[in-house]
Amino acid sequence: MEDEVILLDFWPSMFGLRVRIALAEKGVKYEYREEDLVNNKKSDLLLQMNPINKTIPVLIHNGKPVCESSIIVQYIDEMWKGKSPLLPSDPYQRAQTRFWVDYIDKMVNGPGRKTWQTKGEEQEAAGKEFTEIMKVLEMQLGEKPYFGGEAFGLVDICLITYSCWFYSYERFGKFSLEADCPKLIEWAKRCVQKDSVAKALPDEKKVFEFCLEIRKMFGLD
Ligand code: GS8
Repeated sequence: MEDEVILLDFWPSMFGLRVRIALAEKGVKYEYREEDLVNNKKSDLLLQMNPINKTIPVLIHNGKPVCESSIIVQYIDEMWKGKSPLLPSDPYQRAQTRFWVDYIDKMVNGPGRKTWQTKGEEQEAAGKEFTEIMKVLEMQLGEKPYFGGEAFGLVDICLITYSCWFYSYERFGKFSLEADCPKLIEWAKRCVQKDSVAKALPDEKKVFEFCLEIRKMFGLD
């Protein structure tokens, strides 16, 4: 029997994008279902499949839900072993990989979001904080082509999905990653050369338009 794979998602979500890239890397066919998060109209299926967090993405594999993007990507890696692995096999390297995913999950989204959802001093501080976090990540990348070394993997997937937001973060937060983190920008360009990434990431200008629309809804502009 063919696997039934359904993804509950929302188009600009850096978390949902992780899952789309991982599924593309593994060549898994799936049904994409868009959730209307702008109008807070979550489907009954989403509430039923992720009753605790009520967030996208949710991967529904043969009727069973898997929640939380970095957990979903690891599930995909374990379930569809055939294609190139997304995590290293060495236990120590796996632990390091998970450490950096955890760092990204704890540190990046908060200041990123504040660059475009706040105003004035708070917005300026968010831009500075975001840059400092990116500098830490750039140091960790070092001279390697990808975070795990020679191969594109889990840490790359978890961070690259923010790259379509960089333009918005930079415009609203008034900073330049090209100036402060040139190696990270090179890394992002390298990742985007991959089909799985290029096909998944939405246009940065479309994300910017989305930010403007939400700011207007919140009465920020
Ligand atoms: C975050 C998912 C998330 O915030 C993960 O999957 O990695 N830690 C989770 N999803 C958002 C959309 S993207 O900003 C979401 O579903 N929000 C709806 C809500 O919070 O009600």
